[in-house]
Amino acid sequence: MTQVQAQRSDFDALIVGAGFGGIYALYRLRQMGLSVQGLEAAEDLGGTWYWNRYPGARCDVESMSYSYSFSPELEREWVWTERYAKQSEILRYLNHVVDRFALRPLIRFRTRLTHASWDESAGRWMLRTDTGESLTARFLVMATGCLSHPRVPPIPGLEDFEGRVYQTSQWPHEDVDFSGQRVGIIGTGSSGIQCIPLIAAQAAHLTVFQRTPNFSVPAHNAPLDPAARRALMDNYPPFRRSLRESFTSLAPDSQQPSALELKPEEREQRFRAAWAQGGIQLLFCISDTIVSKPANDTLVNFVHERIRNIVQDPAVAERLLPRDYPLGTKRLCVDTDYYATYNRPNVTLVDLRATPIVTATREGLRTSDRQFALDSLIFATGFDAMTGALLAIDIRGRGGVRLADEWRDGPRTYLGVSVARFPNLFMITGPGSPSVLSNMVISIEQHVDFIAELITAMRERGVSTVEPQSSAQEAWVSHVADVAQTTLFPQANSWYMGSNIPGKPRVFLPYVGGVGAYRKKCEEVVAAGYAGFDLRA
Ligand code: NA7
Repeated sequence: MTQVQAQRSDFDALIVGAGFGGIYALYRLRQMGLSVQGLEAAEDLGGTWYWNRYPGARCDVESMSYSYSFSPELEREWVWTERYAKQSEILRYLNHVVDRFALRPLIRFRTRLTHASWDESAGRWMLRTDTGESLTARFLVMATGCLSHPRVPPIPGLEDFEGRVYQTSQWPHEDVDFSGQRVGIIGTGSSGIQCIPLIAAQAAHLTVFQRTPNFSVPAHNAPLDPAARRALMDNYPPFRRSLRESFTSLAPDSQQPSALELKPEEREQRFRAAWAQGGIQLLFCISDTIVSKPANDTLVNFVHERIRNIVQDPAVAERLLPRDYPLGTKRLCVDTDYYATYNRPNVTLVDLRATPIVTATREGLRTSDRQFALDSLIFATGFDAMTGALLAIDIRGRGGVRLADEWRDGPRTYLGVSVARFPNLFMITGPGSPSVLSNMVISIEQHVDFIAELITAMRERGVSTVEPQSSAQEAWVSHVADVAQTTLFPQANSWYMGSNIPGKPRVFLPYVGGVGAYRKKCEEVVAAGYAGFDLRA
């Protein structure tokens, strides 16, 4: 089988990426009897969980929710150990899944898709890779990830720096020992906030270069209680269903009051309980965090107080307070001892807004007011989110139209899964779908199932191509933007808005209408005979 697979170059479906999305797409489409081929740029599978192996890397969605639901046997046999799974445990899980379902032979590793163009007469995608291979496929499934195209800001003089340079999203596979070193880190998003406490505990000195302070809530991570875990494992199907139908897919829906209806002491009590529970549920302990600025302010004030209580030096605490965007409009971070790390004598916080980086030097970094001597410099500076990985590939649809041109003013998709004039091209958790605002595994399964059922319907109807109608796409793009405008999200310069990439159009990328509502919309589209799609012979 491996050999036959290796020699073929024409497939029913080519699946790009071997993370959670690509793995399930391979499983599902092969199960339908399609000839499938996976391509993966990395040496091994895992996607996000292959690359992001920096110290402290963990999922901020709870492990019992962040796993596949397509196989009851798999659900029964895999036992998560902690409330929030470590990167290494998730990677072990994905390797287990791939081996259990014999998917590994379907994946070509160290192979990056570089070009994809639709051949009208053949009704197929013509594909080229960085290894010089040419392949063709009827269906092209982009499981390229939402946060997979890293961004490292250009720092003048970096080539002169004589110390070591690391990137959280491309961390070495071997252990890195910072003992005795003067370490600098740029970036205080989720990745920075997860690794800062661990690196501070090891290094001689850690300097954190912060541009924008972030809100972070304690994880209160712990080993899972065996009895509670067993109870949930015995109850997986209804639990999964409640997540799929919920607004966030992170926890079942629950009715909460508006922050503004509560008396101050009730509010405080509610916030304290959510803080004590840990995790991003703090966002959802009132109903209006993301839609009402006054409600959001109550939560901001509460978190500011927590930071002031934890951080002993009042000047440092003030520098850590996020002030210029509502809580939750940049991804809320989940940490272990992040703020307390600033109480260590070997940690310095530099506010880059007050004193920006001017240049790297042979010895370290120079800001506008001083020189920092460093042995290692870490970039935790994020990703070109949601569109970066797709637009890094030269994708051309009908008549040679380039995806990069079609998306010049921001991505345009129908349901975040397909694009007009790009027949038989599917994106798993693409822009315009709940994606990064959801539990990714749930959204991935929903998209793969949608695509698999659509291909099945095409076979039944004897049609060979599918693509969205431009009118349906335009209506969806407007709807995605309109819903975003009802929230506070556009007020932040976040990667959700494309604001972290110079020159990227400022457009809210994911769909914020809710995971359950989005699923319903997709079901309505199917029930109406794939409304908004053209299916052609
Ligand atoms: P993020 O959340 O995009 O964080 C990147 C951080 O890097 C953020 O604090 C940025 O500050 C900072 N940054 C970026 N460019 C610069 C420059 N030029 N100078 C200084 N600081 C800079 O990426 P993460 O990897 O932490 O997390 C990504 C997601 O992965 C996360 O949300 C989870 O969903 C998992 P800024 O805020 O732009 O001022």
